[in-house]
Parts: sequence; C-alpha cells; structure tokens
Amino acid sequence: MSEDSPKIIKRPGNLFTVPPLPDSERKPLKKKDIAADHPTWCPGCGDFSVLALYFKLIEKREIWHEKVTTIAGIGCSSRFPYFVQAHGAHYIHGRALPFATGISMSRPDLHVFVFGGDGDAFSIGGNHVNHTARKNVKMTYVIMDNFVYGLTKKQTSPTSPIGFKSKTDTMGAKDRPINPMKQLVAAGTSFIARTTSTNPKHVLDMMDKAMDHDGFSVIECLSECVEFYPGAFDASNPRKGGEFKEVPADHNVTDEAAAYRLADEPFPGYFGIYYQENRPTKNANEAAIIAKARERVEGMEDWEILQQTFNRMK
Ligand SMILES: Cc1ncc(C[n+]2csc(CCOP(=O)(O)OP(=O)(O)O)c2C)c(N)n1
Ligand code: SF4
Ligand SMILES: [Mg+2]
Repeated sequence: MSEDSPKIIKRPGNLFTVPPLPDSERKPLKKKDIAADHPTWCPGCGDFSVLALYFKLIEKREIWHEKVTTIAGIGCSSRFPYFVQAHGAHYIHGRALPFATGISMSRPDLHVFVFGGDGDAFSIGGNHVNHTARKNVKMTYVIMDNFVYGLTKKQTSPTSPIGFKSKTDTMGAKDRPINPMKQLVAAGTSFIARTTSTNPKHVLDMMDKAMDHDGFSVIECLSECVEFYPGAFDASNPRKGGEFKEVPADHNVTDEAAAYRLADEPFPGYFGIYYQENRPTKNANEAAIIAKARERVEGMEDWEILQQTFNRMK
C-alpha cells in the first residue's frame, strides 16, 4: 500500500463506530445488534413480545445505537433496558418519567422510550403520569399492564379486577381498579392507545404511531403474567376464544368525551388509538423561553451576563 492510499479503519459493528458512519451508509440495527443479555422473564411472559417489537421498531425506524434511549422504573416489565444493548436506565420505582423528562428536554435529537408496569405507572408513579401528561413532555411511555405486581410475586395492583386473589387480598380484591384510558384522558395525555402483546402487528403499529406524535404518547399494552395471573387476557385473544376488537373506524380521536366513552366498554374493550391532539409540548415551550433569554444577551461575554445579573441584585 502506498503512502497516500486511504487508511482502512476497521469498524467493530455499529456500537463503537467513532466517528459514526454517515446515516446513509449504516445498516438498520437487527435484533442481534441490539439484544443484550437473555431476558430473565419467565418463559411465556407477555413482556418478551413487547421487547421483540421494540427491536423491530428500532430496525424499521433506523434508530442508531447512540440514539436508542430506553428508560424504566422497577418491576419485571421495567427490566426492559437491561435487555437492550444501548443507552438506557433502570431507574427508581415509579420515577422513570421525571428521569426521562430530563433526557427529553435536554436532548431534542433523541426519542425517549419509557417502559414499565401497571404498579410503576399507576401506584407509586401515578402522580408523575399526571404531570408528564399535563406538561406534554415529548416521549413514548409503554405501560405493560399485567393487572398484578409480578416482580414482588403477586400483590394486588391498581388495575387488578375486583375479586382477584393475591397476597395482599387473600379473599379477593375489593377496591375498584383504575381505568387506565380514563385516567390518561383526564390527565391531559395528548396521545393514548391501547394494545395487547398477543397481537404483534398491532403493538408495532401503535409504537410506530406513538413515536410520530409530537408530545406525550402513552400505550397501555396488556402483557400477561403467566406466573401470577395466567389467562388474564384470554378474552382479548382470538387464539384463546376471545375477541380482539379494534377501535371503531368512525371514532373521533380528537374527541375527549368519545375517548372516555370508549374506555367505559367492559373488558376486554377496544384496541387502537383512543385520543390524539396536537398542542405545544413542554419541550417547545421551554426552548422558546431559552431562545428569548439568549436573544437578550446576544453578543455578550459570559462575564458581562454575570455582571448584568449582579447589577440587578444590587
Ligand atoms: C420505593 C419502592 N417501593 C416498593 C418497591 C417494591 N416493588 C418493586 S416492583 C413493585 C411492583 C411492580 O409491579 P409492576 O409495576 O406492575 O411491574 P411488573 O413486575 O408487574 O411488571 C414493587 C411494589 C420498590 N422496589 N421500591
Ligand atoms: S413474574 Fe410474571 S411479569 Fe414477571 S417475568 Fe414472570 S410472568 Fe413475567
Ligand atoms: Mg404489573
């Protein structure tokens, strides 16, 4: 090789490619590029399907390793980021959303995905769902709802139906379960969808549409806990004699009251997009405030800005 021939740089896969190849030269990530340790879920757990579809989404949307951002709280479902070989965090129980908010606000180049369970979302993390919804922080939150606390081995969750026997309700749950769809509508969530892990095509479609939404997009995904609540979602699975009913074609997704009515249907209810509205995100609002503040100090040195601040305090 002559002195001036181009150097051949060996690039070890996509993960540690520095500097990255131009996107046009990169190959979409396949499961083998992005799957980490073998998931430690019980064989048959519905969560496997959600993970597989997340890999598919990453491939389809050509999200590169350095842009994949997978956040979760605590729970079986929240183990999710462990199984994705890219950036992510398994955070505190119920606190995934504030953590994800920080990432979303500071990194507009990323699309943040949060995964977690019904306990994480509607018990300990319930207030964060409400506030992330009303603020309309841009991210996608997939709630893997199994109607039980799986990780801690069968306690009643906020979505467990009345009569469900668990370690905390040995004679059957007495408290009225929350209705995730109604709760999300009332909180001001700007994109609300419902799916089930037994319908992979539908899960992928909902994730895809949620990702396109500019705001807080939430998907309730029924995901069976085969260990502590087997058969919970058979009624929604045609392979188990149930019925998978899609949201009626004439449903108006911009009508809050219509979404509420849809959510009132008895279990297994409807699957698809319940509600979607376009309104300013927290990200856009904050960016505008920052831009305005920067305008006022344009051309000034840092020390001059500081001096100006001190002068105002005098
Ligand atoms: C602050 C705090 N409280 C309680 C727990 C115990 N805990 C861990 S996971 C969990 C519930 C998990 O249920 P869910 O969010 O529905 O997830 P799943 O395991 O069913 O997927 C609880 C109560 C904890 N880890 N941290
Ligand atoms: S305990 Fe339930 S939710 Fe947890 S991994 Fe096993 S089947 Fe899945
Ligand atoms: Mg659960």
